[in-house]
Amino acid sequence: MSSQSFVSPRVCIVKVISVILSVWFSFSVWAAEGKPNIVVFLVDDLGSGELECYASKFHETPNIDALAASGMRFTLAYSGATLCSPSRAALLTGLSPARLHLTDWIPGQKQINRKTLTPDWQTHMDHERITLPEAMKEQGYATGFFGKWHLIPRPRPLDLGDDKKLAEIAAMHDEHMPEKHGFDENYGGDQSANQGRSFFYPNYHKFPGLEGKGSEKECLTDVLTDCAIDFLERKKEEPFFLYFSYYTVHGPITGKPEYVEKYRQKLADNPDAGYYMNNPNKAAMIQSLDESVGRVMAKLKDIGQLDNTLVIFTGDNGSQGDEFVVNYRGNKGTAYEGGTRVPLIVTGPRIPNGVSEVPTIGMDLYPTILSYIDAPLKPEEHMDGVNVLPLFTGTGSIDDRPLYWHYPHYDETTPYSSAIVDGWKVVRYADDGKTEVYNLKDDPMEKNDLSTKNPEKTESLINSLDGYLADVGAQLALPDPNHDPSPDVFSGGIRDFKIWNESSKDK
Ligand SMILES: [Ca+2]
Repeated sequence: MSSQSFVSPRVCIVKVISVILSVWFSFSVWAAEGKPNIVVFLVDDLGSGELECYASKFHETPNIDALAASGMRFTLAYSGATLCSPSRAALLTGLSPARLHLTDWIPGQKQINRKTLTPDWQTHMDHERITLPEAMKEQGYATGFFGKWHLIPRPRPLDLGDDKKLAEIAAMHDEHMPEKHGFDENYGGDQSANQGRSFFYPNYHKFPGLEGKGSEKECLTDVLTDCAIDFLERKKEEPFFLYFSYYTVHGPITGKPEYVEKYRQKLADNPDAGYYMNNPNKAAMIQSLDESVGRVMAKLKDIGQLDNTLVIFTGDNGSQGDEFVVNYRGNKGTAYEGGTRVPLIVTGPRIPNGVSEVPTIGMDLYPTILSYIDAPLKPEEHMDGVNVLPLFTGTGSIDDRPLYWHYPHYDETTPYSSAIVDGWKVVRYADDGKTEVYNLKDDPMEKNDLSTKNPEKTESLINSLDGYLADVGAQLALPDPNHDPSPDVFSGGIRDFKIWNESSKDK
């Protein structure tokens, strides 16, 4: 037996006592300081490969890396969906997009002559549900929302031409703003999917709460940060829940000119560095993001709440675009790991420094935050999330569980459902009926489809997937009996149709 694996009973007892003392001390701090504050940084389209503390050598993220250096960094954190709206709804409700029937970005892309029909999906969260911010308000928290919401009902392609339906949807707009789902204050949140044509002054004046704010040098991230800092100053005497839902780093990718130049120079100075995801504009946006995180952390210290605040940093889906991600296959919108792998870093009281390799998913945050603040869980609400506080605090693990995704739509991919069960991944496409199976432990880049080589494993994964879809009442993409398979008839999304139509005219 090696000396390293031997732990004496005395050492064990010391460890147990220290854990008891630390837990007792933590709860006594809760009592003395009041309830811990919660800050969530949710970044748009930020795959984990884009941060220095995960993998990037090109982007510079010292403030975010400092969170990781003081806290717990998760290497297998997943988002609940590969696109904005369903992933955000999953975070706020603890329910999977499949169960919510909110499975695409709002409003989704119009499809023409596809093999399957898009189901009658939902573009808002039901008010009957108690969201995470509503649960925080029940606990006496001041709740502030900053940034992108993207959960306002908008007409789906299915609705076009139905005047009654369009009028109903228009009437619902105001009822689904962030203030109607649990946030006391809202700066920036509405139906917008992105920052619009420009990230800079005065474009952001169109957003709620940002009218007249900022100056010509400031980008949207800076102005939202000003609002968040002002909220912290005003709420420093009461427990607060600050939900910073950045518009960055979604496209259009436009950084501050001086930062863009810095990263252009970095590329020019290091031609042999082999930087991946090396867009200077993206790097500049990420530098502004990092500065924002640093400013919020400095403000927490300034108001004396740094040691009484749990900080959670994560993303809503994988990286955008066709950039090569070194660690995984695919990116935002796809069924592969690059679509769903996001950063997750937590730091604050009771959180040790470490790295966790246990998988988590977006729906977990709701029950975990409630558990952290010592509030009763709401199992009838966050049904698809698991309390992963033992992973945050490094005091234990959680039961193995399968993870599922469901996307009965077309956009970056064709309709699919997928699952990860004990390190095995299955992806089943509804359009062509193709099934793919990967052993993620041996094949993290999802290169070797084992579906035909290992039919028993494939069958068991499919059974798990079908059981889940039935259990949550998922809406399926079913064959369209009117689909015309002729190659002369266009089949695809409206964006591609416009290109196809133009090229047809040229012939
Ligand atoms: Ca997104």
